[in-house]
Amino acid sequence: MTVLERGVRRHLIAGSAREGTGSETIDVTDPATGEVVGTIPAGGEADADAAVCAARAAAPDWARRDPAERGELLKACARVLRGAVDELAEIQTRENGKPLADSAAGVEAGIGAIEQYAEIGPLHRGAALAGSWGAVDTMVPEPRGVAALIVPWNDPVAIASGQIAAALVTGNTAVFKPSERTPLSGARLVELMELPPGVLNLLLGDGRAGQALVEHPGVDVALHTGSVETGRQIAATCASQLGRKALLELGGKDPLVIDEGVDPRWAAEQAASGAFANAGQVCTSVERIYVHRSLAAPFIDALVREAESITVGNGMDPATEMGPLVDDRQVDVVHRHVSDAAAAGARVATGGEPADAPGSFYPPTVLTDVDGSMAIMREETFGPVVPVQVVGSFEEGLELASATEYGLAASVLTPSLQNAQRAARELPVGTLKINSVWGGAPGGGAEPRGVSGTGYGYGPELLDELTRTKVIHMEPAPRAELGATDAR
Ligand code: TXE
Repeated sequence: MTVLERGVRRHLIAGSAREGTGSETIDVTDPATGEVVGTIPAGGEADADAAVCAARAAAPDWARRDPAERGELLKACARVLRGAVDELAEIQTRENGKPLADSAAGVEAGIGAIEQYAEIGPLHRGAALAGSWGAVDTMVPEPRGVAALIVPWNDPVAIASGQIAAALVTGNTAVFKPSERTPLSGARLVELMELPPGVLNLLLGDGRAGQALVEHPGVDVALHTGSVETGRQIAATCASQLGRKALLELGGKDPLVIDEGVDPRWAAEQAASGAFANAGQVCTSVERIYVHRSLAAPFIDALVREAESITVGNGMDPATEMGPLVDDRQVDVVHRHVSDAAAAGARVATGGEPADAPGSFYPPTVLTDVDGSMAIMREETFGPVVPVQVVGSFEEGLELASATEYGLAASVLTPSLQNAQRAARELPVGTLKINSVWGGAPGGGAEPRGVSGTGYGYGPELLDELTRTKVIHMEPAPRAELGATDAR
């Protein structure tokens, strides 16, 4: 079946496809062509209520199953998904534009996350305490209840898969709301995961559906990956409900600091990969660069050559290295940042104009002569644009890198062990990458700093976040006296 034939989606609640309760619908467009590839209902309060009620009804039985059984069911889902990688990758590329090979890698990463949580979930445990003689004191994790999973569009299958698996293996049930920009891959993911009715529900729609979900009294924990503004609203709603937890992975303005003594061509390759992968729409994309004056000129030349060598096109074409942005709204954000910077004195070394052709394309762009007063150096751009500021020392680079309200990730390139250690101590971020803009061992979870979020969004620690600990103190009851009335 083609993507288009699959294109009209419905909510999936308690194991059944449901029409929306309202008549409004949202079209999903292919950003490479502008073609409509799907339509979803714009879910509202009544749909959110139905989804949360289904999740609540399924919660007691799901929580009582052995964790090993939940893990086995998730492994069975992963096996089915492994047979559908190509299909999911194509749907994802048709709705968010990323090159097909990157899309497949994202789907594979998501399936890997499901397998990992299916394996480590049943090993998640509490603790035995050293209490008084004759007593047993333990700390046991319990599911929180119903999880609201509010997912973005930039790597939709990978992000959703990890959140779904971690929530379900710990005994929660879930309502998953994919982004209105990429609901088709999310919907297909849920269809393919065979689970007892109500354990995983799909709510379609935009921010209104997300808000109705988070505000629903039946939700116990909300996970959101997305913008700072939406994260703030979700945090405020959860705080006002007391006892409802918010786990937020929000935007970033990740710096790359380049020290003296670094090979400028290697630095340019690293910078281009960090800034232009997925057209700059990765939460940990390189968003600003501070380069040491001693290598600035050859570095900028090499970076411009890297940017100009990237093949931009439709993600369905195997030759494409960078696809379009997710939609025209994202192009507008990116172009506003670039034009404002240029108007304030920045030099556009390459790129800087949206393509004059159908589709939401923006070229790989390098800006120089920038400073911290420009939005492009302060606000998340989330596009294939990298501004470069020249600094007199590594220390100055670290200071400027730290002068931000965000704190998601940062990278440094340096041959100096001393400077690497200094960066590790001083940069206020959750993730630091030294001498490689990508990479990391499995299981690395981190807590973002500043407005970039709160709590662990990944790794084994996410299992802690999704459970509540109960401490139990147990003593033997005294033996009843013979003849006592309450002993009968
Ligand atoms: O995000 P939103 P958007 C950043 C990036 C991007 C900007 C806006 O800078 O340009 O955010 O993207 C749902 N209550 N990131 O508009 O609004 C929404 O329907 C509950 C960085 O897509 O956060 C979608 O499912 N839910 C980021 C999800 O939230 C609400 C990845 C994300 O949408 C809601 C994505 C509400 N009031 C964007 N309003 C990263 N860290 O990787 C919206 N939603």
